[in-house]
Amino acid sequence: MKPIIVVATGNPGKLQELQDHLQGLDCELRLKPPEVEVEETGTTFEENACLKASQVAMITGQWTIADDSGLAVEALNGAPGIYSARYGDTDVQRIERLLAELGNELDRQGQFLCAVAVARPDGSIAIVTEGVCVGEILRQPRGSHGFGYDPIFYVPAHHQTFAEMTPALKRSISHRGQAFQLLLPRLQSILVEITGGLS
Ligand code: ITT
Repeated sequence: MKPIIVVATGNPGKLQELQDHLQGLDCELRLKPPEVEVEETGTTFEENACLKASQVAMITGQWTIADDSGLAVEALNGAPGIYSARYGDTDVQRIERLLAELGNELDRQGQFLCAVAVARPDGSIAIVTEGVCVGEILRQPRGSHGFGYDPIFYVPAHHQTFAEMTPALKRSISHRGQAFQLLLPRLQSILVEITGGLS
């Protein structure tokens, strides 16, 4: 019997990426029940990732993984940061608002941050890791892959926005990719332990 992991996100773009990152694991991925919504009352990405993983784990009684992430822009003192999802109602509105707030500012530096947490079925946290990806905010969107702020996030080392990259390239360098590189070996060990316990 394969161990079950619930993927606790309501964001379809993020869900796709989380599933891709978890692809090599010998487990069954389940979706979060759509009616379950966790209020993000934390003040850091790590706190919010732990809250989401923990609450969904307790409700479902299953191992659960959650991600809290966002874009922090230097010239906006780190905004939208943990409020990235709440910056507008749609991806287009969020991008428009960010570009309007930045205006003609010359300092376009920004970074994507991500915390990923894994909770045990009792809600306690088993693993939490973080990742960062540094880039620049463009003046106009470019590219059609990905989700969220991807079309305005330019990575100079690759001469592309996240939305211009193949999903595989984004996966290998993104904030979420960095967090998963740290998380996956540890999650793998846990799965071996659980499976050992089941057999
Ligand atoms: P869940 O809490 O249900 O997972 P959410 O969209 O509310 O979904 P967050 O609170 O973590 O998730 O907000 C993250 C926001 O940051 C997300 O809505 C995007 O706008 C942005 N974001 C995070 N990672 C991103 C990425 O890889 N590319 C583009 N935008 C990203």
